[in-house]
Amino acid sequence: MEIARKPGGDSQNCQGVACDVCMDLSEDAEKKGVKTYIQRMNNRALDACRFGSGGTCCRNCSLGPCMIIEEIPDTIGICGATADTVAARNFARMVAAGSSAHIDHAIEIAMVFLETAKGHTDFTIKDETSLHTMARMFEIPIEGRDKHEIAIEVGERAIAEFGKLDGPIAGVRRAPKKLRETWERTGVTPRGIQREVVELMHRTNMGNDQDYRNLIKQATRCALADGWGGSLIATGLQDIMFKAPVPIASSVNVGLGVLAKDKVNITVHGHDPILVEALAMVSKEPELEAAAKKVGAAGINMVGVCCSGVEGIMRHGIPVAGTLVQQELVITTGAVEAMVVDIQCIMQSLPEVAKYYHTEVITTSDRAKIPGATHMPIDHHHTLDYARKIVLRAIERFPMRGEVKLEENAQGVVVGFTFETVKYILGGRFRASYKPLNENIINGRIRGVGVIVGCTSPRTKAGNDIVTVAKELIKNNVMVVATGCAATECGRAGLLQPEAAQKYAGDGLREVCEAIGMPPALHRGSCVDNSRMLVGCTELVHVGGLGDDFSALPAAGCAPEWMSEKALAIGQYYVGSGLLVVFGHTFPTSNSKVVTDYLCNGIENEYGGKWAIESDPIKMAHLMMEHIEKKRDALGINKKKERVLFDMAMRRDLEAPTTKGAGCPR
Ligand code: MSK
Repeated sequence: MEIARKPGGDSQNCQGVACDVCMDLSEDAEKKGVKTYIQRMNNRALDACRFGSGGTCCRNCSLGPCMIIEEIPDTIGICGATADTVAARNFARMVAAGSSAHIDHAIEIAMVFLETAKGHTDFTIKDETSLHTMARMFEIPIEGRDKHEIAIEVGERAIAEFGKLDGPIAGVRRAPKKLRETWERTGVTPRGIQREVVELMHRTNMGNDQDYRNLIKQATRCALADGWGGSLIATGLQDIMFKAPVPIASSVNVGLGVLAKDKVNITVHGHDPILVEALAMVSKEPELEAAAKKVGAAGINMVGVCCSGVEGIMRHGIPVAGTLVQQELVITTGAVEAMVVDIQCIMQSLPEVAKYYHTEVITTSDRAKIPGATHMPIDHHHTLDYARKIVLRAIERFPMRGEVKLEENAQGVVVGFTFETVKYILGGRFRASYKPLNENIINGRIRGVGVIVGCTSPRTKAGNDIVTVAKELIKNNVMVVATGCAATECGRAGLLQPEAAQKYAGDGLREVCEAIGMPPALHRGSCVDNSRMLVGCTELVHVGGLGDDFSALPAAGCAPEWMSEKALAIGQYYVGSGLLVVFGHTFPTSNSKVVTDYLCNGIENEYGGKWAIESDPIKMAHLMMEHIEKKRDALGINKKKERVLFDMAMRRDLEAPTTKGAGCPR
């Protein structure tokens, strides 16, 4: 069968792939001959492969590749694999790859953490509250013990979690009881963090698991090992070493106020906060400041991109220049001396773009080298020395700076709304609690929680769908919690400021936001910090009044512009934990109606959560809201109740779920 492929880009409106700020930068750069994702998207010679995008291209062995069309029996694989098997296998492999990215990140963090606990790195045990949370998760005694002693045990236990062959993994303890029972009943309780990835890769190898349901089951167990294992450990240990974020003001966008005209601009891009912390620490050192001044700069300005940006802004208020799609455009401002990258979401084109400017692209992880970049791998026993060398290289570039294009477009944000922070701002230091949030959901001022995660994508006007969904949810009194590039886009649109409640929120949500002084969209961190969402949902359950499981909560997640396999892993661990997750624009099993129907419907009977696919951002928001209202109906909180004055016994009953709901160590 002939598949039509037309030159000149795909069926999307390619001209609208970027926001005005980015189009402006890109057009200017294009005059110099620079090509960014905008030109590449517009000039794609071929449409995206239909088999690849719908999940029915199998190249897992050399009998093929086999391209399968569900409706045409003759197109099944040479080995007999059907569209369902192949789509499920490809989906599962994407989940495995996404999970392994978070897990490998977590392994690196755990190893540096253990060395830190032993006093062998430049970092320290900064946050004892977070240390105690992790210790409780591993059932490590804390009373009367020195923090380093506890930290060494936490580090050893964390490292052991990855190689464990028999579970359950420790993070499972932080889930509500009913959810743990669901996982036991369906057989998806993760046994060891790496084991689940390895088994999934084995099962998807030629001639193994041919049952799409069984493949999705292992994909779920693998994703849960990521969310409740790898990501939870990464976030927890990062908080201990670098301190759990608290609300902090900063700014975002590709322009002045984020990048500085008169300073050495160093952008840090990727995911691992170790690099961010090290650069943030040394860039304030007087010797390096003096070196910058010696070459005519007013100082050193650190700027973030993607999730490194998110890590930097949350803990240090380091401004963020952009998301995935702005990474090349940051260089085209001509104001960046060095773009320092570590792992994940880094475009190979960066050194090519940098050739037109004075920018040096520096790779720092042996996991991610790029031809044309300078490789300066970091030894974590001497991280600060390596970071100083990187900063000095950036300083050397400052005198080579040419024309600079920086517009005044910085957007103010307040970020750092972790689970702990929200508890604190709702109840203060002595009564930190989610109770006011639960109460406002129960009384209907807040209809529910909408989680927005994931990347930005040129399949749409990048960032537009994220912001449209967020605004629609907020307008309808759904509190938004965002992570990763989605959070940065909410920031670029002005939604991460307390004042945004007045401008964009419905009456109920506005009232709550104004009373507490929080934005209607809360920034909750990076991609691995989606584990903070799991902990937050657990707390909503434990506080009471909103059911006994994630699947009962008036909450839904989405990734309107997802692109990374990591987003798929996150989506699957949300689904496996009982939530609705809506993805936009494309879904990797769409060529198999059977598998797609299972993921969007049947899977709900097993884990309580399910997928949905919707590309229109307004419809996506309404799909989430319908789900939220359905859950509210089921909880009985949409019914107007007679006002009852509570006696003591009734009050004690109200407290019961928090205290009886063992499982969450916090
Ligand atoms: S960085 S995975 S583009 S959110 Fe975490 Fe952004 Fe997506 Fe990368």
